[in-house]
Parts: sequence; C-alpha cells; structure tokens
Amino acid sequence: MAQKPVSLCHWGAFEAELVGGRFVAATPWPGSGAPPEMIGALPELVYSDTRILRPHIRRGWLDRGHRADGAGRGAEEMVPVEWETALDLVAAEIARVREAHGHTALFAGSYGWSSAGRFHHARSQIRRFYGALGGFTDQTGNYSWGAAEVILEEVLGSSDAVRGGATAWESIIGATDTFVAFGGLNPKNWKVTSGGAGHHHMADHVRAAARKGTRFVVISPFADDIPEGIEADWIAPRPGTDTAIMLALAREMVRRGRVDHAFLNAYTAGADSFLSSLDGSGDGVEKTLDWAAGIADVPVADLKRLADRIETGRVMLTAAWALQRARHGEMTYWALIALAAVLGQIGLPGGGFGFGYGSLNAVGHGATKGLVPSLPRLGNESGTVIPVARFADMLESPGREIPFRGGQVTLPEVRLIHWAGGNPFHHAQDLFRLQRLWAQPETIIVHEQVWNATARRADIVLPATTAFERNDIGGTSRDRHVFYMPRLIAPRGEARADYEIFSALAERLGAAPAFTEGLDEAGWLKKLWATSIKKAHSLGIDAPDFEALQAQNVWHVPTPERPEVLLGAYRHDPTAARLPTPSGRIELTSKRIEGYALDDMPPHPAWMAADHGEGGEAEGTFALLSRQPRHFLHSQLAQTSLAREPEILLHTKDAAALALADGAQVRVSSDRGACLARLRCTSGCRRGVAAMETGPWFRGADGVDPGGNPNALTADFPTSSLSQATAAQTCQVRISPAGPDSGTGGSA
Ligand SMILES: Nc1nc2c(c(=O)[nH]1)N[C@H]1C(S)=C(S)[C@@H](COP(=O)(O)OP(=O)(O)OC[C@H]3O[C@@H](n4cnc5c(=O)[nH]c(N)nc54)[C@H](O)[C@@H]3O)O[C@H]1N2
Ligand SMILES: Nc1nc2c(c(=O)[nH]1)N[C@H]1C(S)=C(S)[C@@H](COP(=O)(O)OP(=O)(O)OC[C@H]3O[C@@H](n4cnc5c(=O)[nH]c(N)nc54)[C@H](O)[C@@H]3O)O[C@H]1N2
Ligand SMILES: [Mo]
Repeated sequence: MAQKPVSLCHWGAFEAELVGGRFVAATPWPGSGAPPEMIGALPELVYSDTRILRPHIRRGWLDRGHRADGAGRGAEEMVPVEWETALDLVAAEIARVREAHGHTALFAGSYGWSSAGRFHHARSQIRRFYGALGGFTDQTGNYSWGAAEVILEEVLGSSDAVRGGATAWESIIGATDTFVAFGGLNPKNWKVTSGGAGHHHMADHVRAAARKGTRFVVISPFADDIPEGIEADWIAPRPGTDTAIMLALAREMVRRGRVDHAFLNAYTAGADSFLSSLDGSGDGVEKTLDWAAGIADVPVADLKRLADRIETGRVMLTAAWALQRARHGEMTYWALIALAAVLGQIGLPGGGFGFGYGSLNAVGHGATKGLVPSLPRLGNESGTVIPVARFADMLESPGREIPFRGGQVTLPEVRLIHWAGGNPFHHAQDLFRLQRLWAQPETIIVHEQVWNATARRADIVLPATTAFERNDIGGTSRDRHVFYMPRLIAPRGEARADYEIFSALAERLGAAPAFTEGLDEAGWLKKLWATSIKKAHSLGIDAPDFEALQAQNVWHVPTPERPEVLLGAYRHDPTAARLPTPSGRIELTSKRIEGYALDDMPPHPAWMAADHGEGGEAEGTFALLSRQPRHFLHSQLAQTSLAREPEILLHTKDAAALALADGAQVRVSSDRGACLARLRCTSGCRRGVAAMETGPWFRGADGVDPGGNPNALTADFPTSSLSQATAAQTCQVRISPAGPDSGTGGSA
C-alpha cells in the first residue's frame, strides 16, 4: 500500500502519495477544503523541467568575477559548477564586498513568500545569516499591505488589524445586518494562506452569514468579486475612488443625524476637524453623495441606497488589501475607519471595520495566535533598511534621502544582491526599469528552485529544495492547526535546503556558531517547537511534545473561548486598553502626521486624485488592475499545467469601440512598457477598466513582454511619502491589436 503522509503548503494541507521514492500525487487533506487543482499540481512543481538541479554561474562572472559587465545578466550562458566551487566563490565575494564597502553594500532584504514551513522559510534564513555576519541592507514592510501597515500604526497605534487581527466570522454570522465589501470577496483569493492552513472555509462563512440574514454589498469594478450564489448589491466605481465614497457616506450619516457622537467623544481624537473637512472646511468642497458619485462615476442612487443600508442595523465595513495598493492607498483605509467610527460600532460583535476578508483564506477564522514557531532573527547593527518597494530606487539613486514614516531614509549603495525565497521579477513594478537597473550591482546571487526570471538574471544560482524535500513545522496564526511537515522525497538533483547552503557559507566566513548554534535541522525543529510548547503553557494549553507532533503529523490547536472582535477590548475599557497612539484613541485627525508636513499626506482622511499622469484623464486609456492569479500563487505554479495564456479582461462595449473581438491577441502598453495578452470580453465589469492576473514569468525584451506579465506596465511610484509602499493598482494602459506574428505564450 502506498504511504499517504500529510503535509502543508501555502495552498493548504494535503495528503501525498509516494511510490518508490517519488511524489506521484497530492490531494487535499480530507475536510480541509484546500483547492484540489493547486494541490494536485505539487508533484509538477517538484519534477518540472524548470527545476534547477545544480549550482550555476554566469559565463562572464565565472571569467571575470565582480568585474564582469552586469549587462550580460539574463543573456549569457549559465555554466554548471560543483557545489564546493560555488560556495567558495560566494563566500569570498561576500567577504570582499563587506571588507571593501561595508555591510550596507550587501543587500539581503530578499522580499518574497518563500514556501510554507517556519524553519526552512527562505527569507528568514537569509536574514538570519546576514545578521550573523553583522549586518546588511534589509527591506521593511511588504507588497501585500505596505501602506495599511504604516497608516494603521498612526491611526490605531498598531497594524494588528491588517497583520492578523480581525473580527471572527463566528461574531459576524447572525450578528451583522449589512456587510459592505469594498474590493469585494473574490473566492480565488481564498485558495491561499501565507504559511498554509488546515481550513479553507471562507466561502462557507459567507454563505452562513447570508443564510442568517446578512446583506452583502460589493463595491468593485468587477462583478466576479461577488462569490457565486451570494445575492449582493453591486456598485462599480472607478478604481481608486473608494475613499470619496467612504467620505461622502460619513457626511451623509452626519446629515441624517446618524452620527454616534458618544462613540466619537469617548474613543476617537480629532473627530471635529475631520467632520468639518467633510463640510468643506479647507477646500470649500462639500463631500456630498453627488460629489462622490461624480468622482467614482456611479449613479448617485446607488450611493443613496448604500447610505440607507448602513444607516440602521449592525454594519461591518470591510476593504480588500488591493485598495491600499494604489496611489494614496493609505487614505482608503483611514477613511473606512473614520466611517466606521461615525457609525459607532467599532468593537461590537459583527460591527465596525475589517481588512482582508476578500484577500486571503483564514482572515477572521478565529484561531489562537502565537503557537506557530518562527526562526529567531539576529541583529542588523551595522546594516540598514529600506522600504520594501523602493528597491529599484535604491539601485537608481544610491545616497538619495527619501521620506519614510515621518523620518528620512538614505538609500545605500549596494554592490552585492543575495536573494532567497522571493522573485523580484514577479513582484516589482515597472520591470523594464528594474531590468535596466539590475545590471548595476557587481554581483547577484540567487537561491531558487526554478529557472524563473530572477534566477535567469543572476550571476550565481544555487539550487534550493522544495518544502517536500526537507522536514519542517508549518502553520499560521490565522489557522487552527500546526503541521509537522515530513520530508516526502530526497532532494532533486543536487538541490540543498537554504539552511544547508547558509550553514556552509557561515562556516567559510567564521559565522557558523552564531548562525547554526551547532544545531542541525532536527535540532532546530526541536528547539523551535519547545518555544511553542512554552507559549502554549502560558495560555493554559497543552501542546504535544515534539515526538508526538511528528507522529501525529497535525495538532488541532484549541480555539479561543470567545470569538475575536476587533478592538473589542478597547471598546470595553478605553482607559485600560488605551491604544498606543499619541492620544491613546483612534485618530481621525493626526497631529503627528500633520507634524510630518508631507505634501501627499494630509492629517485626516481625504480624497486625492491619482497624479503622475495615471489618474485616468488621458483619452483612450484604461485603468488596469493587476489582480492576484486564480490558478497560481504569484509566480509559483505558473510553470505547471495550471498555466494559462495571459488574458486581459475588458468590457464588451469597450472592446467593440476598439474594434477588437473576444479572443483577439492584443498589445497592452503604458508609458513604461508593453506586454501581449489574449482579450476576454465581459459584461461583468465597468467601462474603462481592464484586469490582468499577476504571475506569468517575465520574458521581456525590447520593451515588450510576450509572457504577459502586467508588471511590464505598472508604475513604480509610491502610495505616498509616508509609507513608500507599492501603488501597482494605479496604472493606465492602452490596448491595441497585436502584430500578426506576436505570439503570446504560457509562462515557462
Ligand atoms: N502588479 C502587481 N504586482 C504585484 C502584486 C499585485 O497585486 N499587482 N501583488 C504583490 C504582492 S501582494 C506580493 S505578496 C508579491 C509576491 O511576490 P513574491 O513573494 O516575490 O512572489 P513568489 O512568486 O511567491 O516568489 C517566491 C519565490 O520563492 C521561491 N521559493 C519558494 N520556496 C523556496 C525555498 O524554500 N527556497 C528558496 N530559495 N526559494 C524558494 C519560489 O520558487 C518563487 O520564485 O507580488 C506583488 N506584486
Ligand atoms: N489565488 C491566489 N490567491 C491569493 C494570492 C495569489 O497569488 N493567488 N496572493 C495572496 C496575496 S500575497 C495577497 S497580498 C492577497 C491580495 O489580496 P487583494 O489585494 O485583495 O487581491 P486582488 O486580487 O489584487 O484584489 C481584490 C479585488 O479588489 C478589486 N479592486 C482592485 N482595485 C480596486 C479599487 O480601487 N476599488 C475597488 N472597489 N475594488 C478594487 C479587484 O477587482 C480585485 O478582484 O491575495 C492572496 N490570495
Ligand atoms: Mo501579498
């Protein structure tokens, strides 16, 4: 009989079928609801032709070392070498750069999702390694909710409301009368949890809430953001205008006498000046429903109906993460909090606000937090840190000072880039610009599993194992399980775990004791699990010991007795549970932000049109949303049979106006570059918008990506000078017929 061990990946828990040392099939762990097509593709991830099987070095770098011309990256032959050769060269190069140029010349921020599994988490490994060396240039923040993190710290004193905290579905179902979803609830996003989850039950929660009488209102340019079978009001605004709608709803509640003054007085700071800005103090513009309807280009009747709905009953106001991934994205989140404050239901079951219910599986799943271990970091005393999305700016303008979080950051001069667990030629915006800047550093080292766009553009490529080729412990604090992830198969080719690679480098650089603490994989897993057991005890929970966890494969973590209500404790006792903001309250006007004196960041929620020529004013352009892919996780799985020809969604009438038929090959272009895609016409979107999926592997040359990666088009300006986060969703494109010989293609 075949063995069927259980393990975990970002797509969920699965049973593996192993035959003769091969991983032949994977199926969702029974009852977990994990997506069968993604789980089913796991063996392909392991055995695909794109796997990197040996260390490789770019021809020019092999011949001339760091003096090789960086322009050869991605073009020159990659030469297979022995591990010992590769490790000696990498260690010597790190030592050289550190000696000659200091720690900040070593870039190892290495943003990216890596794989599930907490010990072998590649980004944690690389940052710990460079910590052991004494410091490096790190990245802070993320692409998922980079703007939200910073604005929530200002407004609520912590980013918990986007990082992990959310009112649990148990507290919504049966309690919420109206669930307003800015950005919608797109089920495709529920296939994935960072770190992996044993439950995929978001769709069930939404259905259960609907059955118990919750009315859903979806505000999104795309109708597919409403889960199938859920009746919802649909309002389809211009992308990037949600803030105007939220402000106008807040003012409308004032006009209707539906402001909870008691809540504003007891729990917020700066409500008066926020409310008077709605009446036009400052800019002379009253933020009426008509005003918002004009900006968002929706019928004012739609907004009136929405105002009617939120005027009474228990109202949960939510926003998808995508909404803050846009110019002035901070304002959307701040405005939502302000609207919720006006309604006065923050901290009550089923009311208030929440972020990400439509963005990731397991948001609001009500789990006990803190029991999944993580690899401890080491300091970064001699290093520095840049905002994650300013990576290309750093290559372009070393020495430049940029505003960030109210202070200044100096972009370092980086000589060596070392990446493990991320794919910048997936996640970064304006990839043709990145490609030009990528030629500058002296040396680029990449640990990868697959020959993707980043690996192909490296000087030294070290083959990394997949999570199925090593032992680990996995899970997420948003889920109710912790998994022991057994090694299923031997590593393919000469692939090695990142830990093994960094251990060998640390040995060569005299940093082994700090990095490894003398422990091997098993030693680390036991050590990490001991911290979880301790944490569990502190919560009065009995966790299995390491051997028991290993034997049982999965531990069902007891759930908290009471379902979480976001800011419930603060509501209950605003003095004892004072918020860590300057006022101790929810800041509807922020004196601290005012003190930062940033041109693009007023001290209270405000609507600002996108600038940089991307506000949609140019004739013949479409607002492009580059959304998370239905069938992949970012660029992961795009090399499997799940790959689809890249598509662009457009309203049927817009296509007709361009004389383009459904299925036509089109060239999508922006001021930055172009890519090819297959046109898909739909009536399920507003006019003037288009959508593409992220994920296809970038194959750009001469300003055109035949692979259909939307980051060939997106712009790399920040959300604001407060958070410097990605504004990928603010992007105008043109669409035209592709030339007769321009083939679009799958990814690999
Ligand atoms: N236009 C546009 N761009 C976007 C977004 C958008 O909405 N629009 N979304 C953004 C968001 S939210 C995110 S989170 C980012 C995602 O960006 P990334 O996280 O960089 O994307 P992934 O494809 O998940 O990259 C992870 C890489 O790690 C590799 N890997 C996996 N496991 C291991 C391992 O154990 N060791 C090593 N060494 N490597 C491993 C995988 O093969 C893969 O290449 O993209 C961002 N980019
Ligand atoms: N299948 C799959 N799921 C994933 C991922 C994946 O790669 N694949 N990635 C995961 C990651 S890393 C993240 S961060 C999350 C991201 O989660 P999100 O950022 O929320 O995901 P998106 O698909 O970019 O956007 C969600 C919806 O918001 C709508 N929208 C976009 N802009 C606007 C706007 O301006 N106004 C309004 N009203 N609506 C708008 C879009 O129609 C879109 O369908 O997804 C996670 N889930
Ligand atoms: Mo993300």
